[in-house]
Amino acid sequence: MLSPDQKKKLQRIALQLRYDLVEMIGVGAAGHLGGSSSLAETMAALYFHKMNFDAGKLKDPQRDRLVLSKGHAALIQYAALCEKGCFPRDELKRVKTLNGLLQGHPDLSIPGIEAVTGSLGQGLSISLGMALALRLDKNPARVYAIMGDGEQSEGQLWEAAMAAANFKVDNLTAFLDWNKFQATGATKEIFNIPDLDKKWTAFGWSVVSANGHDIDQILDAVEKAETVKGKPSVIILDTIKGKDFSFAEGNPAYHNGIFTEEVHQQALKELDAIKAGL
Ligand SMILES: Cc1ncc(C[n+]2csc(CCOP(=O)(O)OP(=O)(O)O)c2C)c(N)n1
Repeated sequence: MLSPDQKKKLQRIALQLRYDLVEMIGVGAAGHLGGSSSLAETMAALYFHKMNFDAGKLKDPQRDRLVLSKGHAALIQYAALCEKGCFPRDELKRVKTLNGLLQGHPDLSIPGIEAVTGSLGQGLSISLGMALALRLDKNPARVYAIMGDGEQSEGQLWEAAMAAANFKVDNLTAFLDWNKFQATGATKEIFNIPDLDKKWTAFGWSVVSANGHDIDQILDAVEKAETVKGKPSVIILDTIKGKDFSFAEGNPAYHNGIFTEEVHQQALKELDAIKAGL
């Protein structure tokens, strides 16, 4: 259980991550705002509270690993890694430019990134391999994998789900960012996969649900997952795509939309209003 101060600190970090998203997207360029913003609280909770992760010890064998399987949401992970001190803030402004460190999808050349992702469906397999290797090494580190709800239509993901259960991998916690939208519309209209909780349970996983914008609930779910032995865990995060940006919430246009000057100012104004109340 977090103290009120700890909770406020993490809420402020989530807000800062959203400011960083706005800075990275800038004006006149596109960026994956929607699926990044839905993960701000999860990134804050993991990198700034839960994970054994130190920017000064990125090769520490005992570090916890985070694999962003929905790699198009890289901006939110870049924001978290920047706030952790993995690279200078100047890099945020050079995101997705030819000579910049931060490319459109996670790459191993970026300090703190553990896996190349972006082709949806692969991150859980990569995470499973990491978790099995850690277990062989008797290494207590955990692996966290973050998937999207649109991504649930990828077949490879279900192969990894079966294999993780078969091998009783309990040092792996997956997150399903259930923001109900994918690139061009509502997930249920494009490729409906009902009863995700029952599906993951049937595949042999322990399933917990949490409000993905409530840091207490996220951390309770993460801690519960750690107590589960002999099977992997998935946390279904009930989230809002584009959270805290009224023009983007549940609006597929901001899956990877362009910010005009007006939208940019609006985004900052809305975050300033949240800041004033925190
Ligand atoms: C294998 C593969 N097919 C298609 C794409 C293109 N693509 C990028 S994002 C996206 C939608 C993903 O939806 P979801 O997993 O729900 O992500 P979120 O809405 O949370 O951003 C698609 C289809 C891709 N990156 N990889």
